[in-house]
Amino acid sequence: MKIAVLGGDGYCGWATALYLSQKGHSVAIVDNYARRWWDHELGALTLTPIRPLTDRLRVWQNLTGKTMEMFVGDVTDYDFLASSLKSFEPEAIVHFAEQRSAPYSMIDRKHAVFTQVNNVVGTLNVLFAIREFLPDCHLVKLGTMGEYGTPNIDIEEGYITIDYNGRRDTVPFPKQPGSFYHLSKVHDSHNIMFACKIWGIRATDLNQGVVYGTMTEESALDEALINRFDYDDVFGTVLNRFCVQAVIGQPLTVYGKGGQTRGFLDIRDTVRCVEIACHHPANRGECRVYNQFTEQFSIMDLARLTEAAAKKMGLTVEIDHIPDPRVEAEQHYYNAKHSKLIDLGLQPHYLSDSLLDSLMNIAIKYRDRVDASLMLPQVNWREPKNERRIQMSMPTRSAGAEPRAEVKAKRA
Ligand code: NAD
Ligand code: USQ
Repeated sequence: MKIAVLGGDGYCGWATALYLSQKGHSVAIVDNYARRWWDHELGALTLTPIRPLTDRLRVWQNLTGKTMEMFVGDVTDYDFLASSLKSFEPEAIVHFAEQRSAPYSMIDRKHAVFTQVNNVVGTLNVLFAIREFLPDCHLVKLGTMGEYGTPNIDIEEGYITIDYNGRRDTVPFPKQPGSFYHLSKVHDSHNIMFACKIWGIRATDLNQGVVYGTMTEESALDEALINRFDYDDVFGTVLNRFCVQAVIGQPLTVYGKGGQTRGFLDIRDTVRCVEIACHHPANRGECRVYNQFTEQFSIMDLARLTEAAAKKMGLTVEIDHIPDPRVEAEQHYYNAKHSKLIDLGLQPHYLSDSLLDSLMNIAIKYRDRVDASLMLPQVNWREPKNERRIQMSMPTRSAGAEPRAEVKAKRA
């Protein structure tokens, strides 16, 4: 198939582009490198030394003989997006190109606005481009399990059938997201559902859980293909942070009671789920929703698993409960359905299958690159920062926060 991967320079996107290319699909990457700039803005770096996209693609071509097309630009710029898609003519568009950090979206007004504009406008542009030039193209859009929040009932895959006052209907499952980022995904879902209905677009909304893991078969082929490993307080996800904290001897930062429960999946399953979705396109006018995760864990489960994996490596780990900077239930019921992708052939990788050991090994391998000052959370849901009056001039789209180096210097 011809598949455009929007956000193909990012964590999920890079692994997916490599995987689809290896499988023989013709792949184009669309990205504006915004993610690399957000690192600069925050004074943070991925633990792993990622290479520029052009180097990555050159090395991939030398190793495998496979080429990928590259379109560098912003999907919120309709002319750029439309001309890229018109020239590539994909059969499927996999859309990862959004600002994906909940803490980033909660820094202050500017970051909340930026996140929602970037995400919602980008997705609207994709929908309009499909309508205008590629009416048969299948949109595979990355949503998030966080759209549902943590209701006190089982979570269905996208839709719920309700009997009410003697009548029955199937309606979108209620959404109770926990950050302006997660809200942007809810807005996207509504826009996609509406576009499917009015224009007959075909779409699959993949409500993905928290992804872990760095290595896929393809990225392991050469150090130059290595993927991101984010561990800072803004973009670092919880398991990455715990592994890094364990290897540098800092206590694990469990926010609050640690009963927060989420769906998780291995990056190798992310890429496979996307391929499955592409191989089984939605019908015209259909907006399918799949819950894309393989196991659920509480934060305390993950802390204990990290502690056990570290112990095997001779490391002693302390678990700290620090006040939760987010507004979220710290103890709650959680039971989310996730059978549709399994029914279509997904064979999950499980965290217990020594994956944690390999995550810890990455953390050990690149330990010298760790910046220990990035561990404590600085973004607080209850106290957004005040507006910063002096604008930074950023070479690409960004909310332009006070750079972290400056924050650090002030604190010192
Ligand atoms: P990432 O930040 O590593 O990658 C996103 C990529 O999109 C980056 O390369 C960035 O430069 C690009 N991008 C962002 N805005 C853009 C724009 N306007 N124009 C062009 N390119 C743009 O994020 P990720 O972890 O790979 O997540 C990818 C997608 O999957 C996101 O939509 C995210 O919400 C979703 N998701 C991620 C996770 C996770 O655990 N990482 C879990 C659930 C859902
Ligand atoms: N947490 C801690 N300690 C930490 C970091 C996080 O206890 O040091 C807790 C958080 O409070 C939260 C949970 O761990 O309860 C998960 O946080 P996270 O930062 O690992 O993940 P989250 O903010 O949920 O976001 C990530 C991705 C996002 C994706 C989402 C899937 O960044 O793009 O949408 O996972 S989901 O969680 O299903 O919404």
